[in-house]
Amino acid sequence: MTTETDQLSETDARAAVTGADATRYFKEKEKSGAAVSQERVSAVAGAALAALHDVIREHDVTYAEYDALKAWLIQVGEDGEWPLFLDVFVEHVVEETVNKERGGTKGSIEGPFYVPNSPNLGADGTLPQRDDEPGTPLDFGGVVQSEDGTPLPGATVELWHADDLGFYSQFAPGLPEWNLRGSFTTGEDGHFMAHTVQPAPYQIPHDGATGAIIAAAGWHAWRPAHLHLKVAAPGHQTITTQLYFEGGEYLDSDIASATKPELILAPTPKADDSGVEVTYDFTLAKA
Ligand code: MBD
Ligand code: FE
Repeated sequence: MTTETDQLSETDARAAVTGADATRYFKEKEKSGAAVSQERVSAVAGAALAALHDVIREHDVTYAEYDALKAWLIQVGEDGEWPLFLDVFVEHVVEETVNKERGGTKGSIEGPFYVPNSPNLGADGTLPQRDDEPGTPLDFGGVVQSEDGTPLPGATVELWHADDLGFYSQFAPGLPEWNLRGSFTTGEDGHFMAHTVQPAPYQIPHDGATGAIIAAAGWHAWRPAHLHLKVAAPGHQTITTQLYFEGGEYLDSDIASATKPELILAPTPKADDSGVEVTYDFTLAKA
C-alpha cells in the first residue's frame, strides 16, 4: 500500500515535521496566555468575531463553505501548524502595530523558527555550519548604536537563517543542532562581524493545512531570501527584524508580508572573490 507519506519527495517529507516542531517550541516558551484581562478579551475577541460575521454577510458564505472552514481549522491544529499559519498571515500586522511609534531600525516578524540561547561567537565569528555548507559565503557586519549615534558595546546580535535549500536547523531533520544559528556580542566599538552563507529564497512548509489553503486559493508559498535577527542592549528596546537581498525574488510578493524597503541589503563581491560582504548598522531606541 502506498501511503501519502511515501509519495512525498524527500524535501516535502522533511518539511512535514516543521509545523509540528514549531508548535512544540511555542508551547515550551509560551507562558503569557493567562495575562489578558477579561475586558481586552471581550473587546478584541468580540471585534474579531464581528469582522468575521461581516465577511460571511458580504460574501454570502454557504453551509458547504462553513463546513470546509471547520474541517480546515481542525486540520491546522492536527498538523501543528498554528504557529506557522499565524506567523505567516497575521504576525506582520501585530509587529507593525506594536512598533509603530518606536524609533531606530525597523522591525519585522520573528516567524516560527527562532530558538533562544544559540552559541555565542564573541564580536567576530563564523555561524556553526557543515564543512560543505552550500551557498555563497557572506560576511555580514555592522555597528549597534543608540539613537544619538553612540556605539553600544556588549550588545547582543542573534542571527538565524535557513540553509541554501531552505531548511532551518532544529526544524528539519539531518542538520547539526545549531546549524546557521549564533549570537554575537559587540566589542568596545559596538561592532560585530558574522561569517555565514547567503540564504536562498524560501518556500514555507506547504505539505500541511497551511499549504492546502495556499494551493486552494492559487497563491504561492515563497518568501524572499532572508536573515533573521534579534538585537538587544541594556537600557534599550530589543529589535526583532529580518534583512533581505536587493534584486532577490519575491521581495514584492512575500507570502508573509514581512519585507520593508529599509531592510534590504546590497552585498558586493569581496576583494579576493571568496564570497560577498555587506554592512548594516542597527539603531536601538531607549527602553
Ligand atoms: C519562515 O522562515 C519564516 O521566516 C516565516 C515568517 C514563516 C515560515 C518560515
Ligand atoms: Fe524565516
